[in-house]
Amino acid sequence: MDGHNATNGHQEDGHVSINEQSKDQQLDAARVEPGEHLTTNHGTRISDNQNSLRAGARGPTLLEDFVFREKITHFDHERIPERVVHARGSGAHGFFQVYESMAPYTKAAFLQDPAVKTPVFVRFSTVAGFRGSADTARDVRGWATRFYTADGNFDLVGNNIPVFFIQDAIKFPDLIHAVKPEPHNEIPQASSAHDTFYDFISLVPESMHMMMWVMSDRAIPRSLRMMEGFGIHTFRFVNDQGKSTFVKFHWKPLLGVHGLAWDEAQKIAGKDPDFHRRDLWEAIENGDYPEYEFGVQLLAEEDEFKFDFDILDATKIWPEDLVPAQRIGKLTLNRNPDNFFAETEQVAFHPGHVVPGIDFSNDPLLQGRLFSYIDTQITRIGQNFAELPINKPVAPVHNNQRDGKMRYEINKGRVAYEPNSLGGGCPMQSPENLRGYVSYPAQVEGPKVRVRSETFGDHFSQATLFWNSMSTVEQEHIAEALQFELGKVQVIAIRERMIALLARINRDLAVQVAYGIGVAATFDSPPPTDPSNIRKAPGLSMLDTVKDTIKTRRIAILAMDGVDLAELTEIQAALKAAGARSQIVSKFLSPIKSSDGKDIVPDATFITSGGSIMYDAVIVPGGAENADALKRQGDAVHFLNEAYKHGKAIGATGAGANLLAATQIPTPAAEASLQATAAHTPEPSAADVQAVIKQFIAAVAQHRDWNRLKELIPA
Ligand code: HDE
Repeated sequence: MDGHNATNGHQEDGHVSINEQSKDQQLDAARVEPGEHLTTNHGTRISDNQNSLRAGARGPTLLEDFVFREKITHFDHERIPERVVHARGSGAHGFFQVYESMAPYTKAAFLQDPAVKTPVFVRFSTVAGFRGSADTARDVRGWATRFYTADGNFDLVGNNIPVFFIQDAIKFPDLIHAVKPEPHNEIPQASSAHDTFYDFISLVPESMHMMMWVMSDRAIPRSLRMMEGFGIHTFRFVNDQGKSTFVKFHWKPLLGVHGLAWDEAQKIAGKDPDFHRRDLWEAIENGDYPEYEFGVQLLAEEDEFKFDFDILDATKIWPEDLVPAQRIGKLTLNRNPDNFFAETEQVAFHPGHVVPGIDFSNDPLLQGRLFSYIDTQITRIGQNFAELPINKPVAPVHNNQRDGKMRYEINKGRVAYEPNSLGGGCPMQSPENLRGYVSYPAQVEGPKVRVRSETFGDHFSQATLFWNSMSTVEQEHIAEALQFELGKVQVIAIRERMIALLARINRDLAVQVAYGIGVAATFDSPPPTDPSNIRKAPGLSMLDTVKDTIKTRRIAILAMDGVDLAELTEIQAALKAAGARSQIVSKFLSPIKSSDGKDIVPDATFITSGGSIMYDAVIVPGGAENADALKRQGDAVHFLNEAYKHGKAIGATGAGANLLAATQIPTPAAEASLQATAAHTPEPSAADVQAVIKQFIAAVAQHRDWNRLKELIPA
C-alpha cells in the first residue's frame, strides 16, 4: 500500500510527508506492489475496468462514468512538453568518488573525501531528434550529470564534444531552428543533413571547429559507455581561502572511446532505434557498470591570457599538451531508473545548480545558459519542478518560496518571509563559514556594449589542429561525412560557401569534399593558418584510446545444423572469460543439431538479431555441414560481408572458414586482421582452435579495422 499512499503525500498514519522520506524510499514508493486492488486516484475501488458505464448493453456511455472520465482525462494529459533540444535521452543512477582531496583547489564537498560516495543521476541525449527518434543519428550527445552533494545539487550539463557551435547564447535559437526539421514540412528528423542547417553554418564561421568534431566518429558513438564527456565552458574552482582556479571538466570512459561506421549507424537507426538506450540498460542489468573517470584541466588565474585563444570562448579547447587533464575521481553507473517518465523525463538540469567551491567564468555562452535552463524547466514541468523525487536534493531545502501549480510540500506555519521574528528568524542566511554560497568576487568593469571580443576572432586554427590530429582513416571518415551531409544540401551556393570555409581549415579536405558534392574547388582566400603549422594535440584522435579489452562486446556466433560442438563451446567459454557477450545466431529459434547430434538452442535468428550491425564481431565455428548450411543462407553470407565492410573482426575455426569463400570478402591473405582470425585447417586440433580464438579476441579489442577495402563489398 505504500505506493498508493506515498503518491498522495501520506503514509498509513497520514502524517509523514513524502519530503521527509529518503530518496530511496520515495523511489521504492513508486513501485507497484503485488496484490493491490485497482482504485481511482481518490481511492475508490474499481469493480470493472473492461467496460464503460452504459445505458443498456448497446446504449450510449454515460457522462456520470467517473471511472472512465478520470482514466481518459489522465491519459489525455500524460505527456509533458518534450525538451526543445535533447528530447531523446536515456538515464542511469550511480555514484561518484574522488580519488584524493581536491581541497587545494576547491571546497566542493563532494571533492574532499575519497571515502564519500556521492549519488549521481546521468542523462545522455541526442540534440536534434524528437523524443522517439533514433539513438544513432549523427549528432552531439548531451551528457548531463547531477551530483546530489551534501551542499546541494551540482549539475554538470555537458556534451560529448568539448566545444560548441556558437560563442554567444543569443545565437542558440537560430542554431537550433536551423538544425531542427525544416518548419514547412518537418523533414528531416534527427539529421543535420539539410539546407537550413548548412545555410546557417556556412554564414557562422565560428561553428567550423565544432563541425569538424560532429563530422568525426565522435558523433556516432558505439555506446554511451564508450564516449568522452566535457563540461565545455571554463568554470572556476574556489577553495577555502577564496582562491580561484579556472577549470575545464572531462569524463573519460574506462572502456575507451569508440564509434560506429556511418553506414552501420544509419542501418541501426531502422533496426533498433533504441540501440544506445538498450545497450546502457542491458549493461547495467548485467552488472557491467559503466565507469568514467572525472578529469580536470586546471589553470591558474594569472595564466588567463597565456594562450593564443581566449579561455572564455566555448569554441576552443585547452589542448592537453598545454594543460593536461588530471583524473581525479570515478563515476560508476549501477542502477537503471525504475520509471522512465518520473526520472529520465522529469529530471530538470540547470548549469546554475552549483555548490560552494564551484563558480562560473564570464563565457557568454555559459552566462546565457544560466538564464535558459531554469526558464525551460518552468515551462516543461512547472515552477515546483525541484520538488519531484528525481530533482530533490539530498541536502535539506528551506526557503520562503511558496505555492504555484502542483505544489507538493505542505509548508506549515504563518511565516513565509525573511527577516522575521515570528519564525525565530528561520530559515536564516548562511555565512560563508557555514557553507553559504558566496559568488567569487571577480573584477568586472566595462561599458555596456553588444560586441564580440576580438580575442574570439580566430575560428579556424583549432579546427585545423583537430584535423591535423586525426589519423588518415579518421580524416577519411570526416571527408565522407561531409560529402554525405553537403550532398544532401540542395542549394548549390550553400555547398560552395561550405567548401570555402573548409578550405580555411585544410585545402585537401576542401578539394575532396568539393569533388564528392560536385562543386568547384577554387579558393579566393589564402588559408588563414600558416600551412607549415601542422601541430597535433594529444587526446583528439579516437584511435589513441583504450584497446585492450573486449569487455561487454557483443559477438555473434553463426551456427546451423552440423556445427562442431567442441569448437562452439570453446569459443563461448573463451569469450565469456574475456568479459564479452556472445549469442548463437541461426535461421530459426528452434534447436539445431550439432555434428554429434546434440540439441543447441540459438539465442537469435538472422532476422530477430537485426544482423551483423547489432554485433561488434562475428565468428563461425567449424563443422563442414554447418558451413555448407550457412553458405546456402544469403543472410549468413550478408552477415559476414557487412561485418567486413564495417571493419569488424571476423573469425572462423576449422571448416567454419569455408563460409568465407561464399562471401565477397577479399582473400584472407590480403587483409592482415582477417588473416589472423581466419587461420584454419579443416580438422583443427584444440590448440589450433584456441590460437584462432586468441587472435580473434585480440582483433575484437582493436574495435575496428578501419583500413579495409570496404568499397568492394556490396553490403
Ligand atoms: Fe543546452 N539546453 N543550451 N547546451 N543542454 C537544454 O534545457 C541552451 C548548450 C545540454 O538531459 C535545454 O532541460 C542554451 C551547451 C544538455 O535534460 C535548454 C544554450 C551544452 C541538455 C538549453 C545551450 C548544452 C541541454 C532544453 C546556448 C554543453 C540536456 C531542455 C547558450 C555544455 C539536459 C532543458 C537533459 C538542454 C538551452 C547550449 C548541454 C533549452 C540557451 C554549450 C546535455 O534550456
